[in-house]
Amino acid sequence: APAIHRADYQAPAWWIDTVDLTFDLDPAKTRVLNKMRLRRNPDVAAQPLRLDGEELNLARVMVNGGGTSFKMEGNQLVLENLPEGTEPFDLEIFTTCAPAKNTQLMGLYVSQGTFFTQCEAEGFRRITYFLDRPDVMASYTVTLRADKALYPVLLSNGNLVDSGAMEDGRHFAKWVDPHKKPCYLFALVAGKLVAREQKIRSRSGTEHLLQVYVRPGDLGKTEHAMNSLMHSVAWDEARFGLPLDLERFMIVATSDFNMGAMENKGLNIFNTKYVLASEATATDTDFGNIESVVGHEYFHNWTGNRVTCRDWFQLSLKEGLTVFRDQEFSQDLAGSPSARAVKRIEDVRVLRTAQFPEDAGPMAHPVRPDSYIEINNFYTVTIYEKGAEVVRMMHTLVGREGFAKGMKLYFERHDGQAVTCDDFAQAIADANPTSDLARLLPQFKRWYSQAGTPRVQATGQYDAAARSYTLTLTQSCAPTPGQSTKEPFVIPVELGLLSASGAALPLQMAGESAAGAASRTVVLTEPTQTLTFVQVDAEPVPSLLRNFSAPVVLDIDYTDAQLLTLLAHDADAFNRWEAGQRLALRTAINAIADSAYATSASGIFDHQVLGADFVEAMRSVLRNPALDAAFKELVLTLPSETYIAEQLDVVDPQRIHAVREAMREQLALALQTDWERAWEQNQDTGGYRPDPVSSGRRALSGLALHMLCIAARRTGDVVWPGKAYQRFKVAANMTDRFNALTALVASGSELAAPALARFHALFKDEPLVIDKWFALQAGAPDRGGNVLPAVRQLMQHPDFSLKNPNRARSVIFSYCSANPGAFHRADAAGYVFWSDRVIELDAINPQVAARLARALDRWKKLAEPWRSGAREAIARVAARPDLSNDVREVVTRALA
Ligand code: DPP
Ligand code: ZN
Repeated sequence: APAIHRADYQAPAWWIDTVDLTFDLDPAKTRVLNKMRLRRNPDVAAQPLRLDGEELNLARVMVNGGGTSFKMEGNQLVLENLPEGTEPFDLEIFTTCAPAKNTQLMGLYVSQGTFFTQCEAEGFRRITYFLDRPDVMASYTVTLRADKALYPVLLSNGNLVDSGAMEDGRHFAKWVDPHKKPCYLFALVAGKLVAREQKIRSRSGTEHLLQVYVRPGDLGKTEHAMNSLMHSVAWDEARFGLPLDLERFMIVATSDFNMGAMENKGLNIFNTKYVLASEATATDTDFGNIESVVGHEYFHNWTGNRVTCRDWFQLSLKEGLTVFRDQEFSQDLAGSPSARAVKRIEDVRVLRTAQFPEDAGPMAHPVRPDSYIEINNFYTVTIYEKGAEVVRMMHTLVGREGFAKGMKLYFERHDGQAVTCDDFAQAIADANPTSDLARLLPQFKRWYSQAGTPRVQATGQYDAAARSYTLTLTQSCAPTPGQSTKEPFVIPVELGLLSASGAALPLQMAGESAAGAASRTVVLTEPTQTLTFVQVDAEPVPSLLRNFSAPVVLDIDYTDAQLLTLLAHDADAFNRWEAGQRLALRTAINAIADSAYATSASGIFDHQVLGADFVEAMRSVLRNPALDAAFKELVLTLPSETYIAEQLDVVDPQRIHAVREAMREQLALALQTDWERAWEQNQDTGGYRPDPVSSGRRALSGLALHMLCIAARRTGDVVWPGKAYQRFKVAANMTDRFNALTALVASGSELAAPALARFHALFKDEPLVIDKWFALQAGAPDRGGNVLPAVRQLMQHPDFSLKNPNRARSVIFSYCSANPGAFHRADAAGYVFWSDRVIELDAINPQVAARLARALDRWKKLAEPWRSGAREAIARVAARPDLSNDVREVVTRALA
């Protein structure tokens, strides 16, 4: 397939004002009658009407009630003899499709006997012929007809205006959406569902009905989703003045879903993973994810639906902004500054372990891409998470109030329109005319056009005689595919200075008459800038990029002593955590590079590499009564293997794995008594609540148990594995139970096998829990190559299915994308397995297959023999003549 270019955008030659759809739902053959009212766009030169369609059977086309000529060109239905002039006319198209055979889960499909739709980005064309592009916005009326016994609930967007019985046990429901929308926001659901309902009143006094639809047995697991939805409605009104604009807002859960969830107007469709939760079946992480995904989809109602994207190159217009909004929502709900910092650290960890590698690999693309082959491949961490960082920088540059003013102007200007990233940035800048953003807007927008992660190199020079401290900050950005040179970015750097003993120093820059606050934001715009601080009594410790104020890599040569000072004293919680990560990373990288440290034939790296200072610093954090448990858990968790690999030019995944395991064991052994105390002091008291404080306590006690089991493996102790097994058996919630199970599995305890068997027996009727059971085993640490055979075995398990995306992800992705130590085998068997699964999945579901294909994005960094093995596996996939566009694009770019 040819690439599509952003520069080729043209307004549609036709508008569709109204759409009247009638569905006769049948899994084998659903009939779709599509009556549209169209008119020519007078601003565009006359051309034939070209409607997109895929896997449809066309039965009839009529114009103004009469026959018409038409032809097919590829997948497009082309009509040339349409009425002249700009008067609207009626076009009626009758097609059929086969939802039961739809394994791609795009368009109309059946999951467990229920009909669902997924239309973003280009699924609507699999339902009917249409102008399947987001800048064509129409008013929809939808009539659903189906067997009443099999499909008692019939839902679509907007308001239910009519319903009733029909002949032969069938019934109908008619829905009218009061808002115009692009077709990617169309949805229908039909099946046996029940709903939790909640009436709410908005600030203006309007009443709304909130509903969460699930399968009958799942109603008891919907309370948290409903609470999250109510919080979302209240938050958007309070923080941005954006009310719910519908009488009825529905969420429906399905167990077969490619993505996390979808923001269809008034009828959000969710992966069950982001709806269903009870303390017995869901972990704290699940509860947190549900809150943020429910928020995310709800916030799309304004940022995405009321104002949508002109074309798919603008995807980050809605996704980056909406991720920023859901991150802020979760932080505001978390409450305390410490809980906010924990959420920020978690978000940055995702950015750095997933987006930074993407930005440095073959799929690197700007936040607003210039071209794509398959749009489904561009629902990426760059569009979402880096896009959110770009919005966050705007927020930093104009301030919280200024940003709210900018949002207000954005909606005043663009409500009801399909617009671009430029329109958004312009509105935020125009609402804040004296801000740095307004002053620097064209340069700031390089964040939208240039791919790659910028690096900022910082060096400090203290001049004792002048009592001044000069920081030199130099920015650069490596080439990315198609972009060989980069212009300087606008980089907000929030910073402070600490004395050697850790006191926050008031900041006074050269030319300023007095000292100011101890933290400020400096905006970098030049390749190199120097900042001179005066009235500095002794060499300070710089704390840069506080709260991760820009999505960049900060290169700075701290001494260990400086990092220890930051870890112990920085007023910025993010940089405290970061200092600990830098210390651990430095140790890991040095040990990996040091040939004096040999790895045994069986791959064991048995050396003490952590310095006493580091161990003692970790002990102080663990013992510090002033720090929250959630924060301690983050500090005491070593950088991931993926993150370590990203820092290296040549990657030996086995050595990284071995070194990190050795570091963890050393930390486990050296802090044993402190881990015991952390375990004892952070036990749950009272009932389960997924709030930040109690979930932080569970996270820390879970890590402690894990470390104690790791230590036990070395010491031969049987007490802690026994305690872990006991906790696993009696735990009152899934978080504690799963943490205990993880400790047993990850430490290789003999009790892991009976625990896994018991876990499966307990939860055999809970698919989301069984996903965890699969994922834990596929993600287990490798012992002599045992994981791959275990993964093959898991695929033979009666509960395994390649067709269910959650299940496929739980086994295959957990192994290929989340278990580097087991996946990167010297014999390349992991890669062969990967290529088989990509090919196999591609025939079922190209979107999921293309995600899996990305597991080898960074193959060029691998050392031999992995590098050759990986290239061969990718080439093996690429050699298939029958690949989807999705997988073809990924492997072609990987091999380029
Ligand atoms: N469902 C995806 C999301 O909400 C795509 N819009 O991000
Ligand atoms: Zn989204």
